[in-house]
Amino acid sequence: MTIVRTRPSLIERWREHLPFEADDPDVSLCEGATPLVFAPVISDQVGAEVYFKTEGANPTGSFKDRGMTCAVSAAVRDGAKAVICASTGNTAASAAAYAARAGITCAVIVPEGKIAMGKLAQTLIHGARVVSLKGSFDEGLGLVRKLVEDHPIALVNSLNEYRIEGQKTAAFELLEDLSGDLDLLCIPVGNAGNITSYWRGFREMDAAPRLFGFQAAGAAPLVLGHPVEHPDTVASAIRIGKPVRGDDALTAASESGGSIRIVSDSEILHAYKLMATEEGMFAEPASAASVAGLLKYGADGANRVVCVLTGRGIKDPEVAIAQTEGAVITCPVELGAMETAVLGAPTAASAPAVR
Ligand code: AN7
Repeated sequence: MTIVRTRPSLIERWREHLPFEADDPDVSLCEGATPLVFAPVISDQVGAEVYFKTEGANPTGSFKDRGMTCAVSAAVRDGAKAVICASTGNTAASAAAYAARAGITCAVIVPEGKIAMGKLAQTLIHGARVVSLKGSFDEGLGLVRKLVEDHPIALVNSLNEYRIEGQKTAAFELLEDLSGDLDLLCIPVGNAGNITSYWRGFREMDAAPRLFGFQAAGAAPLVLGHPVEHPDTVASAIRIGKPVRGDDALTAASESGGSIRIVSDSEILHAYKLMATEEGMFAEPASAASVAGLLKYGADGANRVVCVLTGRGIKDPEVAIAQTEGAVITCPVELGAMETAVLGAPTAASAPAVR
């Protein structure tokens, strides 16, 4: 049987820069190579050329797949029969999918009632063992780290070096797509693995755009300089109070001449809606933190900016529905009523021209 492949797996594409040999397992769902999409409206608002790196275009809808293809492939290579992670949702969904693909077991620890519905649905349908912890993500990760000391289960949180290795490939793609011409990267920061990955990727290619990382106001340990015991934000993906890659993230920000700063929930939601209504781009709230930060602090003289949209909007339908409450127009089966529903109030001579 000749298997048709429309494009290489992430590991195949970047093998010379990744810790994998040609005959190592390659657990892939065709991740990476995500579109870079120009953002005309936001470009206008900030006076720079702004692009979205649409990481929601990955197989499970988030950037985590880049790291997970590597972490799960390495786990399989090294004989692991199971993987585990603590997660605010996306890592869980990705681990569950790649474990299913590899035919190994997956367990995820999620903070009870705190993960978005789409992510929970994904994780469950892939057959992972879902443990709902009566505590925070940070507490979950602390316990998981102890658990794996006594059991042969591979930890696939971003403490795992393969996660960072895989995720650095997004930086390679940006440099390739923009012919190396990039001044500034805006990125949300939670457990701080991704900003660490981008910086590693840029450095390996001798590039050094400035990195602006953004944390939600209620979950900003790296800005405050101390852990946050009860992190809280509408952006559930980055509701993290003790980032394990915190030191690496601070190094990335300072070495690049950038910074890690705060955006409020209302700034996140403003950017979230602006992207959806003006740019046609539906990203999840955590992803909107990158755009919120750019809008708030400006491009700071940069000509070309990339905002990393880390996850798809449909991951978190509840926030989208809550933000548009009352917008659905109900209508009886009757032409006049439909006309009113479609065109607006009958008196409006200036009703929108629907043809
Ligand atoms: C959409 O899934 O930590 O700074 O457990 O899902 O590398 O942690 C998710 C993080 C940004 C922050 N955007 O990235 C998890 C988890 C989205 C995310 C982040 C996450 P890191």
